[in-house]
Amino acid sequence: MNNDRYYNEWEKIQKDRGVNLDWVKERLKAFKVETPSWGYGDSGTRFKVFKQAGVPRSIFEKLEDAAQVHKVTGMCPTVAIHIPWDKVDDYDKVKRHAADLGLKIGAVNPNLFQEDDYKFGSLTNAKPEIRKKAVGHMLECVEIARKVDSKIISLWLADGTNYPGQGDIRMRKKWVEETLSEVIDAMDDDMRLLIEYKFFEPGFYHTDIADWGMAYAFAMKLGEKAEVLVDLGHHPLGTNIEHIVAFLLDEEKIGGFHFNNKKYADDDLIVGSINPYELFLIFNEIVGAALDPRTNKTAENIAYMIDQSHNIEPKIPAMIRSVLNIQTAYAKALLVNREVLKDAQNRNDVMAAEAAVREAFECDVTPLLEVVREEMGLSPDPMKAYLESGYGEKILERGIGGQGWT
Ligand code: PSV
Ligand code: MN
Repeated sequence: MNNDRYYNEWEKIQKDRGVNLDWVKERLKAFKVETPSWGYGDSGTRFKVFKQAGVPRSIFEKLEDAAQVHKVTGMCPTVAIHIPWDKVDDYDKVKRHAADLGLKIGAVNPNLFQEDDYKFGSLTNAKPEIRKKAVGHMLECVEIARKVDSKIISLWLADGTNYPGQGDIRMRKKWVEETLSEVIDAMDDDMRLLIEYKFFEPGFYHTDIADWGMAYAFAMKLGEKAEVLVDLGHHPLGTNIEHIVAFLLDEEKIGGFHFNNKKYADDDLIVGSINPYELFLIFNEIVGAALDPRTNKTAENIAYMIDQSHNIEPKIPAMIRSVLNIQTAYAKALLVNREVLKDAQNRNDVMAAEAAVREAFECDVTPLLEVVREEMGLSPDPMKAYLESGYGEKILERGIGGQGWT
């Protein structure tokens, strides 16, 4: 790579953008994204799961694949697990295997949507014994988190109804509060419960935690250990997600993200593949908050996680692409000239303010990211490094029929 080209270009960009290049590089080197164990396994739509050769057969092999993503990107040292998909008898062994691969276990995701008992709801089921069972599963996840040294329980509550009148919506709300407060009480002080929301599916009429406002209200009631998780695929079309992010940042109640991209609904496509500007605008809010002394603690404390299912694309390259798209959006957001932007906002100069944001998005950050990677001892082109490593061919020995989410 031609470092002269980089330094000439970057001296100019630095000047134009009013940013300190060392600060930008430092932020990029410190930035981490968590990948999900289920993103390496077989997945599909409700119509078909296309089984791929080489898919991991266990959590141990999922970790091995995740380690490849970390190896080439240098920014994915943690892996989220889903219970029971990744359930094992010996979690110490999982922790050790992760450590041998240079990884740690990240968020522990309970699964309250794949048991017959939960057909009419889990935490919100009218039957007390089912609510008790669901709480029991969440407590089991807290225990697993302790065993693997994880501090995050990440809850997506699939509960909802299909028809008007099917459930008592207010009563179900109380059950969410009641059951989750039991879980919160069992969690250590340094653990966090991230509450994810989704406006529909599998419930087509109402969902018990349908949007960020409901997740926020529950998190407020549950206290300091509870925060909101924003999954980019869980909003109606046209929603201004960066506004939600800014609001939650200011409230110090944003706990994490599930990155993915959608065209129509919860499509779980590669993050940044459909709407890279949206992804950049989200990071623009995060960087803005990180530089703001009122909210910088929250901005630094966010769990950046990917939540994707790669149904037709090869899974490890898809994960690498996702991580790189996130890194690119973040790098661009670091280049917004905050002084120019603030000044334009204060003068009500709409055109200048919009330009300050857009111009950062239009910057080519490829040379910057190449240098950051080289300084981290990585290949400047992570995708090429992976494709040339031979790992993709090696895992074909695993055959077809690995572990999946269905
Ligand atoms: C649900 O659509 C979701 O976003 C939740 O985070 C689940 O845990 C994940 O996808 C995997 O199905
Ligand atoms: Mn999610």
